[in-house]
Amino acid sequence: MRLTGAEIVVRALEDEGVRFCFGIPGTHNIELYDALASSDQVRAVLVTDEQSAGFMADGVWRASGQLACANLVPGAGLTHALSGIAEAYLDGVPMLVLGCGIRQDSGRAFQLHDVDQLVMARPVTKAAVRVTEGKGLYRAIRSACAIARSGTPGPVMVEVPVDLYLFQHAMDDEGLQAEPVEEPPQASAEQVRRAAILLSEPGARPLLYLGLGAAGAGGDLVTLAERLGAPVATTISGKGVFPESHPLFLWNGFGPAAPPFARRVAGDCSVTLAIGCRFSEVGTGSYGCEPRGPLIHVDVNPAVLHRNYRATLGIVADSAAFVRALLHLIPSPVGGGRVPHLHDTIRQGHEAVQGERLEQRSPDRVTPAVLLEALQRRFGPQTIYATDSGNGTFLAMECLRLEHAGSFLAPVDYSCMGYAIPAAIGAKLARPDAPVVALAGDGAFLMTGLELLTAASQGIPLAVFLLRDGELAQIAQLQETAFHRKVATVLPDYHAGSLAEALGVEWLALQRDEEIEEVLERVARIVGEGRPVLVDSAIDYDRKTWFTRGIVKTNLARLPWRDRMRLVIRAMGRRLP
Ligand SMILES: Cc1ncc(C[n+]2csc(CCOP(=O)(O)OP(=O)(O)O)c2C)c(N)n1
Ligand SMILES: [Mg+2]
Repeated sequence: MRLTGAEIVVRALEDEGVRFCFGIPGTHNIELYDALASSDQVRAVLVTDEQSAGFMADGVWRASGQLACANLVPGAGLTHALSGIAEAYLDGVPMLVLGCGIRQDSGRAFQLHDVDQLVMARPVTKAAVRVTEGKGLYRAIRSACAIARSGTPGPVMVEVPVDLYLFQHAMDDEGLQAEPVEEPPQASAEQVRRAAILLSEPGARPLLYLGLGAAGAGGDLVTLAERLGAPVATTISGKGVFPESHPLFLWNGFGPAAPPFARRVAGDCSVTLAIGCRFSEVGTGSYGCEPRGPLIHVDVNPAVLHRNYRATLGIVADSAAFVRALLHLIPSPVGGGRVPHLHDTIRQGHEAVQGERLEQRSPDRVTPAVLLEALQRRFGPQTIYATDSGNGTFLAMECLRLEHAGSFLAPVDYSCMGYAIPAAIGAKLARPDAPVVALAGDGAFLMTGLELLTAASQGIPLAVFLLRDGELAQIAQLQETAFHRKVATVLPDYHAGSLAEALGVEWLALQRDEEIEEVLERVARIVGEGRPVLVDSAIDYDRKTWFTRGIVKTNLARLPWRDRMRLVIRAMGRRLP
């Protein structure tokens, strides 16, 4: 049979279950776009800027577990998209980066968009390959998707030269078959036995620390925590992997960037089981977390074990299989005596933290905890929240109590501003059944807010909350603490409503707490009718997050005393009248 390269690629995408290709067409891939138009399954979604293509594909996967594609023209398309690809790379999110390449058959130099794309893509992808023959296209796409999903997931780039898209290729059945997928690594029986002994020996007081990589273990994580009588902390990316209404849920972190009750509970543990996490800088609050006792670290990627924290027992394994095997060896509760007290301490701790937040209400602006609590009440437990890079990420992390993996989408380890709105669009496309809320800082909004046009034109009903504080707060707060002045972090004022109107998007102003319920009522109505809405929210950031306070303390304490004194004296001196 003879198929064009474009038809072959679309068939591979369909066989991988890909439903969305995000991008902007160019001369090199119009043939592919034409083939996409004939697909019942794969939808070509036009973006306003390719950086959003990566964020949208990321949002699709985090919200639904479905692989999506960033579909890019050579050079300029790729360079615009690199931010989203890099975020996915550092946050362990799989995606197919479908690049296209210049003509191989013309023999000419100085072709349009011609740069070495594979070299650019390599540092931010798990693999970057060029296909040079039509008959290898199908397998290349299928194996790229398999690599993207395997181990620690991540983006994989395939560059398809334009001539392959254009021309027909003779294909037989073998050319349209994928390589078998490799099984994930398993723990040995001895490793599981040693872990079980450390966790369940008399007097053991385990802490569970779960990252996004633990998500596959699902409800078994609850069973494990209950059998061990263990408090559970998660990473930031892992928020929701363990249901946060559970009485053993502690916090998203456990070091100085967590509130005192969470630090005390974690500090009283005698052994730590970390699953599917890698102790990254952001996740650990600048490496402020210190796991107590022996550390059992389980991850599918051997390179993360012993890297930042030495493990007593490092286990390379798929998290779901490991937790199942562990539960076989711990068939009944072992941490009995500790549990009632733990439940009380954790409940009182959360109540105190929430009480304190709600006590300090802002008189003339929106109190973050009040808004986030109202959002949870209004939109329910199925809601997906996409945050951006900034103060809003940590506020949302600290105030929202989430029940499911895939309900908290945040740019964590690459921490790229501009993430929230496009990621929310991806999430809503993949999960039309779930309410989707984007929380975008007023700085980040300037980067990808134009994607509201995509949401409006494609009928994607998002609720976008613009967290309007007039500053690049996450940085301005650090500047204020350390230098007592803000340099290049005060934003010029802009009228977001006019922008929304220009894009055909309804907008609402939210000025103070008393207006929240009414505004949410209107938001629910608009998204219920299938349209996106922007809420320009005058947010009060006066109260710093536990996270920000924690990392300032941790980083200051780590400086040599001379530099510490210099910083403290300078900050104090500038505060003098
Ligand atoms: C692309 C990019 N540029 C710069 C930064 C550095 N940065 C991290 S958070 C932040 C502040 C973001 O401001 P805004 O979007 O208004 O959010 P806020 O912190 O005010 O909630 C900045 C500038 C970044 N993370 N990403
Ligand atoms: Mg801001």
